[in-house]
Amino acid sequence: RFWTRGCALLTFYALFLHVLLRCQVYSGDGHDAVYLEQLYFNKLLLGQYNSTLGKFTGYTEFSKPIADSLNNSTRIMEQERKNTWRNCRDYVQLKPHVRLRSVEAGSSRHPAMLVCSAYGFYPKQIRLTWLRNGKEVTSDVTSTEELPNGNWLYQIHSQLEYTPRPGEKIICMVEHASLMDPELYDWGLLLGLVLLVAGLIYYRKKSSGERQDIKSTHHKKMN
Ligand SMILES: *[C@@H]1O[C@H](CO)[C@@H](O)[C@H](O)[C@H]1NC(C)=O
Ligand SMILES: *[C@@H]1O[C@H](CO)[C@@H](O)[C@H](O)[C@H]1NC(C)=O
Ligand SMILES: CC(=O)N[C@H]1CO[C@H](CO)[C@@H](O)[C@@H]1O
Repeated sequence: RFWTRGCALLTFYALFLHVLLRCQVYSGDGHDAVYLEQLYFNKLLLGQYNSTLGKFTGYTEFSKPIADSLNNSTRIMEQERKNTWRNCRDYVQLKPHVRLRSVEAGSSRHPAMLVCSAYGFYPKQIRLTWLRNGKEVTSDVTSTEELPNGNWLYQIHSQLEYTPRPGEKIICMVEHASLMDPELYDWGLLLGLVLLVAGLIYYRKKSSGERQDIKSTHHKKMN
């Protein structure tokens, strides 16, 4: 039922004690990777560190107090989090969350600027490409480096300064190891939607604003 892509990373023996370090991965993207450090005496599991639980568990009278004192050490817990990442990261491929938005242009050369941002992906290598009517745009594009999010995941931002022309279609294309095919984020479609929504909001505001005015004048008269 489970598919264990991870394997025994390292085993070593000392007399009958046997330590097994492994990363278990059940899903394709590895988001559920579990890192285990297990201590066996012969075939008996004495205790283990489980990264999902985030602590050691002892299974015998002898190992329970050891597990408790290991759990009490913030330095050891920090080390285990590092070990988890070091030993499991090769199995993890996390998809970027992509956001495409319009912001005020920085320069006066072009009135419009689009920002394409990808968040929370792993591994680091990623490619964002701008396409205007199907052709790659290379001028007026600036990108940040892949920035670590703090918790090992990465984010990147690419901006395109441009002059909108009617009927043109601008796409931010994202290529990443976690994606089977490049993903396309279409601004043309969004632009239409934004204009439609903006129009509706304007219309609503206008009509409710008029009503508001009537109410407030009415109020003033009462006072
Ligand atoms: C690790 O901990 C999780 C959460 O409690 C649990 O579901 C999983 O079975 C544990 N794995 C092992 C091998 O004990
Ligand atoms: C772990 O810390 C708790 C309090 O935070 C303490 O009661 C307990 O005795 C400690 N255990 C060990 C084994 O040091
Ligand atoms: C600091 C810490 O999380 N300590 C925990 C170690 O594990 C025992 C039981 O396994 C917990 O009761 C402690 O809180």
